[in-house]
Parts: sequence; structure tokens; C-alpha cells
Amino acid sequence: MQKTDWTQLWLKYEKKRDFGNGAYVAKAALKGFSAENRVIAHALEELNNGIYGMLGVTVRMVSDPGEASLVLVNSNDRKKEGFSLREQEGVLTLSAADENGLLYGVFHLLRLIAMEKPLEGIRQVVDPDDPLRMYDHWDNMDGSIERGYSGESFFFRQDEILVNRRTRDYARFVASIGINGVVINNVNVKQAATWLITERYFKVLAALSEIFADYGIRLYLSLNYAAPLELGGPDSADPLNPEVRHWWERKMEEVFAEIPNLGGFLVKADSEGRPGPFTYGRTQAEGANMLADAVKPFGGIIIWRCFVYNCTQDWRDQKTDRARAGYDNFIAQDGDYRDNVILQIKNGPMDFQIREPVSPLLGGLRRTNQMLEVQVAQEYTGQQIDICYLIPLFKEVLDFHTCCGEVCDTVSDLISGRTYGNTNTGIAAVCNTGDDGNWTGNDLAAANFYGFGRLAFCHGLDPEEIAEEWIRLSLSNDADVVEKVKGILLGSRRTYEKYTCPLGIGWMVAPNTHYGCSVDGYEYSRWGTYHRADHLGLGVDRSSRGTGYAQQYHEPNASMYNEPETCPEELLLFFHHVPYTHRLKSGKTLIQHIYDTHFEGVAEVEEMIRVWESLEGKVPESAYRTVRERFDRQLYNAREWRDQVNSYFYRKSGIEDEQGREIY
Ligand code: GCW
Repeated sequence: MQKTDWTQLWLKYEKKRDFGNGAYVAKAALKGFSAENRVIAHALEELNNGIYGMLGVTVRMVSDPGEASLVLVNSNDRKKEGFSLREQEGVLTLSAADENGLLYGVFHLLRLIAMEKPLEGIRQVVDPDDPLRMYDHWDNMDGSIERGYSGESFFFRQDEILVNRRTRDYARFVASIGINGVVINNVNVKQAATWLITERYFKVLAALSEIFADYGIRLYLSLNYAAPLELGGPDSADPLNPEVRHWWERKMEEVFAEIPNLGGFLVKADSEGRPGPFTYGRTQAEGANMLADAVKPFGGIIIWRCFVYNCTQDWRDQKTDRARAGYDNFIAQDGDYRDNVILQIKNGPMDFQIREPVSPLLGGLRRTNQMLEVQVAQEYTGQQIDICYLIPLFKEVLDFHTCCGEVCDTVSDLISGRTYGNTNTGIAAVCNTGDDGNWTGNDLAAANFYGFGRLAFCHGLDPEEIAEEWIRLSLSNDADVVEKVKGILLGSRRTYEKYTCPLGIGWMVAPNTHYGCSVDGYEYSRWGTYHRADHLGLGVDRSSRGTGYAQQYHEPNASMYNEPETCPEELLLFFHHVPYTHRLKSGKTLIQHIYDTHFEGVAEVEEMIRVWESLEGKVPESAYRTVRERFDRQLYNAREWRDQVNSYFYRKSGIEDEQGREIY
């Protein structure tokens, strides 16, 4: 894979059919905005390059808006960072609340032109749903990426920070989909990364943050909770120790003075071996608040992760339930967190499986800022070898009614601030990029990179619409390509689910790498991730008769999940231990469902490959080849999953496949 020559993804600006669009963009004027503003200046640069590349027109700036065909207006009718686009009598007006709004509006306009949509008569109003729309990178300073499937880091190499053309391209890409915050380093902060908040890295971090600032993006860093001990401060990280508090106050003064464009910090504490306040007998709130107080004078925020659970569990213990941990560790201090703390909650209670219920902490917390965390990197969903378009999954999470007792009770409402009127809320995704020439390993995985930002900005967008945009911008406007690739993307999650873990059970993956099937890989481990299969049935009893996890939801969700009859079937095995002979709504037994879906999953992969092959010559050659090659690996993987899962449950249950297919 080429590392020095990379694609422009959805910002290719290749020649497009005009449809009269060129006339609108030939003469532009600013009204109430200054071209001196760095974000405006970069928006105009993008506009110029884009229009010239796509339509061959040079945008001329005129000072009198009365003479312009494109007027870029600063208007206060829009929500922060929002914009509107309107065409009337030959004049296109882009109104924006602020410079970020204008930048997003310009990218939106370029997107419409790239998709060959006529601008005549257009009327669109777009206000962002989430105040904070972030990408979190799990990049290590040695250049490796935790759960990275697209090469090495383009932020770090051998403990140095890279600032180059690629940094700028990255900033352009994510700004074009509305991202306004980026965490560049892994939440597991070790070795050199602890030193990011010292003068060793200030200069270059400031330079990097300047590039981000050109595109309205704030830089965030992951923080090592034990930094005082490691950086020669007090011999403690106790959040109530005055010396420790003082050390952090001084440290933050220094850091914000050196990196003025810093937004704040992301913290993984007391999780998977990372240090945290529990070491000192303190609560998560005490830990988070200490840091929040230290960054407050500089307008900083602390994003505190809720991924806290016992990772040294005994598999024999059937009472401890990892799914319960997030709620159990955080609910008691609801309301105790400072205003500039945001709790960042993974979408499910376990860990980014292909199917999980929505975390009961979302909506469980009523007096604490909440932020949703999803994973665009495909750790458990095919590692950018297998295709898995994740936007429908994210959309399901956003649309979930938490039943928290407020009128606006969906996850979307909570994280956009609609429920409680708070502004320190939002969404973050673990990013799937690396230094591969195509940025995401599999070219089709860029649909997730793109789609997350679009959905974060507009929760109301349909995942199908987002897929179509991405295809048109990245592959082709050809109707056949659009329809076929859309079909591949939209069916890909269902297909992946079919050949991997049935009905919400999750896991059954190869330990450590998390790619490929190993049904018992985690069954006798310390990680709290069990399927509990025996010769009679399968699944984890999380009802009131089992671990009680279902009771962490508000009613009526708690009762719904509690009974196998009312539990949504796709989550049946997450909540219940069910006999293989149990009849599903389809009329099939559980075991037959397992066999059938696994055979279907592989057949669907074969069909996707046939469809992709019919597009040879119609999509860019390098994308065609890369994706085709990955499909071979996906098919191999799907067969392994099918045969191992089917054989495993056949051997456990002794029940024959009704169709007599080959099971080993
Ligand atoms: O799922 C686990 C991953 C870890 C990751 C952790 C987390 C960054 O396997 O690699 O660590 O989640 O979210 O903190």
C-alpha cells in the first residue's frame, strides 16, 4: 500500500457535469465575515480548489455582495455551527452562524456539486445535533495503533509527532463531515505518551493544533491519570491530596499556555490495568472533578470514560456480570460531576460487539453530561477485512428510547443536549484510519469514516442516504455503481452478524486479536465475556432470575428485556439462557436458526463478491483491486465462522440440521 501518495477520499474534486451550477459560484462575496479569519480563509481556499477542479471555474471574490452570485453571510438565525443554503433569482446564499458553520456550508455546497445535484431552487437548513463531534485515535507514540487496521499512525512515529501534508488532509477530511474535536493519542497512555503534557512535545503539539484550528477543530489529548508520579511530581495521584491537586493546577496552566488551541482531555481510569482514583479509595467523580477544576480556568473539558469493569474475573463465578459494571460504577455519583466533565459511554454495556443492547447508563444518568462512544475501527466487526457498514448500528443506538421519563428520551436527545438543555454533550468514535494510501485499509471502510461524521452532525439522516453520498463522492455517480455498492454496504452488517455471533451473544472471537472465530476463546478467561453454552442451551441469564442486569433499565424496557417472550429476538441470548429447542418467532428452533443464518451468511458474502466483480472498470481500479482481495479473506473468514460455530453447537446439542447440510 502506498504510504507517501494517498487518496483524497471523498474530496477528490474531479471533473463533474455542471447542470448550471458553475454560474452560481463564479462570483462570491463575504457579508459579515472576514477573509482574514483562519477558518474562513481555509473555507475559501477549499471552495476555490473544489470549484476549479470540478467545474473548471475560477471563483472570483467581489467586495459588493450585490454583485455576487454566491453570498456567504454571517447570520444569527442559525444554531452554533449551523448553516443554510438557499437559491433565489440566480443568487445562492450560504448563511452561517459562525466560521465553522461557513466551513461546513462550503463543504456541503462542494458535496452537492460533486454529486451533480442542481443547485437551482435549493433550500436547506442544517444545524448540528451534537455540540461535540469527535474522533478518538488509539494511536501510540511508537507509531503502532491499538486496534488499527490501516497501517501505522500518521500522527506519531518513534516517539515523535508528525506534522505534515497528511495532517492537513486529515483535518480537511474530518472538517468536511463536521468533526470539531480530535484526540490524537491512545486512551491507554503509556511510556512517551505520558510526556505529551511536558515541554518535550509542546512546540510540535502547538503546531499540530494550529493546523486543526485552520479547520475549526480542537485538539484533545488522552491523559495518564498517574502522570504526577511518572513526571516527577508528588508520589501520589490521590484526587483529594492537596499536593496532587496543586500539581495538576500548575501543570494545566503550563499546558494551556503552550497549546492554546487545546480543548481538554480524555481519560481512561481504573480500567484494564490503567491507574485511577479507585487506587486511593476515591470515586470516579472525585478523580474527574480534580482534573476538571484544574482545566476550568482555561475553558477545558474532561471527558471521562465509563469503561470500568473487573477484568480479572473468575469464569466460574456466575453472579458477577461485566455488563452491569458501567452502571454500577457510575450511577451512584450522578449529579456529583462538574459541568465541564462529560462521561463518555460506549454504546453497549460490553464492548463494541456486532449486536448489544444500548448501555443503561445512557438515560440512567439524569444529572450528568453524557457523551456516546462508538467504534468506527472494526475491532469486533471484521477489522476492515470484512465489510461491515456500521452507520445503521449507530443510528439504532441514537433512536433508542431510554424511557428516562423526559419528553425527549432517546439517546439522540440526550447527547445532543435536547433532554436537559446542557451543551457539554456529544458523540465520539474510535477512528479507523492509518497511513495506508487509502486511509482505511479497505476502501469500503471509508464509508464508516465518512458516515460517522455525517450522522453525528445530523442524527436525522438515513444511513442509506449517507451511503449514497459516500459512494457518489468516492467511487462514482454512475447509477449502477450507486445501487450495487449501496446494496453491499446496507446488507453488510446483517451478513456479518449472520456468520458470526447469533442473537446478541457476542464474543466467540480469537482472544487478543479479536479477528476470526474461537467459540470458547474467552469462555474460561478472566474477561467476563461468556456464552455459557452447554448441551441443552446457550446464552447468559441477565434477567431478575440471573444477574439482574435487565433491571438497570427504566421501565418498560426493564420488563421487556426481562422475559424471553418480550425480549427483542436479536438480543435474546444476551439476556437469556435459552434451550436449543426453543421456537423463535420464525417458527424455527434456536439451533436451526444458528445453522441457517451461518449458511446464509456465507452465501451472502459470495453474492456480494459477484456484485462487486460486476463493477470492475466502473470504480477506480485501485479500490476495485483492494476490495476484491479483501473479499477473498472475508469469504475465508466467513466459512471458518460458519463451520466452527455450526460444528460446535452440533456437537454440544447433538441435534441434526433439518436440511442435512455438511456440519463437522
Ligand atoms: O475493547 C477494548 C479493546 C482495547 C481498548 C479498550 C478500551 C484502548 O480491546 O484495545 O483499549 O477496549 O476501550 O479502552
